[in-house]
Amino acid sequence: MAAGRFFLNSLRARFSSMTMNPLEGAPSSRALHAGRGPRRLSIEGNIAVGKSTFVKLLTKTYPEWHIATEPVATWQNIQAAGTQKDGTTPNLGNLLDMMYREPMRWSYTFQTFSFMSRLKVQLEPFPEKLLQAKKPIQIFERSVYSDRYIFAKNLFENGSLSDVEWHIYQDWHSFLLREFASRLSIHGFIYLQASPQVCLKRLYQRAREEEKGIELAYLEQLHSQHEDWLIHKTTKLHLEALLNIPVLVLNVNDDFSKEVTKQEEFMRKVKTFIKNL
Ligand code: UDP
Ligand code: DCM
Ligand code: MG
Repeated sequence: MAAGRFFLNSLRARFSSMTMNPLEGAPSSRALHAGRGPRRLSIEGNIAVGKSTFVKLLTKTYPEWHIATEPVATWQNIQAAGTQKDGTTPNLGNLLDMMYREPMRWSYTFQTFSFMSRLKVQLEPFPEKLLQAKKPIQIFERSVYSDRYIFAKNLFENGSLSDVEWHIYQDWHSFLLREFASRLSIHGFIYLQASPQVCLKRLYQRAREEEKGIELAYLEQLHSQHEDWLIHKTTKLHLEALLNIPVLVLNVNDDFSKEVTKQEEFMRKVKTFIKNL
């Protein structure tokens, strides 16, 4: 596969942003935090750091919360619109696999599709259990913000998205976020932080076929993107208000999947974090 080209090649020094004014037409901080509806949080972190494992734990601990996992299965199985005469829906391919095999051909398509699938999830009407809840909480595995400030940005910086693709991506991303500002509001980020080495070990352990060619260098790039955005706050954002969204950082270098004491500590921290939002 063209993994080498994807992860290491073309590390062009293109870290500066496009000429587009990054704050142009951006919604205000008030719009971003609008409404008295559910508190909405996103779980962020590198590939295989343990987000889905963490989300399962949240579901078990707080069954009254509404939790949306990342729609990876949709990306692995692109379905044609409509059905055939025989009632089947043709499978057009595995876009996750296509992106990792041919990053320069498919990264833009993948980022468009992953954004759209996430947007649809975030725009769904609130489920009944949230409407009934006294303190409704909604948790998403990743967000439209990590799509852009982690993945798309990184793909541009490592040469998998062209200048034109990155420009167009930012243009429609800013536009759609502005149009749907109040319905996409996020009130807090939970950043699961671990070294790229730990993530690589977990990635091998999970053994997702499409990710077999991922190298440590790629996880290091994504780690730096997370740190710049959520810790150092040096990532140039299209929306200044995003900087003010609280971030809970949880160090998950130690295996928490079977450590009940650790799990309880994390659940307590999440609860306290949300209480103060
Ligand atoms: N995992 C683990 N210990 C942990 C967290 C996760 O061994 O403390 C394993 C988990 O069982 C899975 C892999 O790491 O095999 C990746 O976890 P997950 O799918 O939750 O990661 P995500 O990509 O969603 O962040
Ligand atoms: N992914 C991506 N771009 C995004 C979101 C996800 O390339 N905007 C990829 C990274 C992983 C897979 O999708 O290979 C799902 O991520 P995870 O395993 O971290 O849940
Ligand atoms: Mg996951």
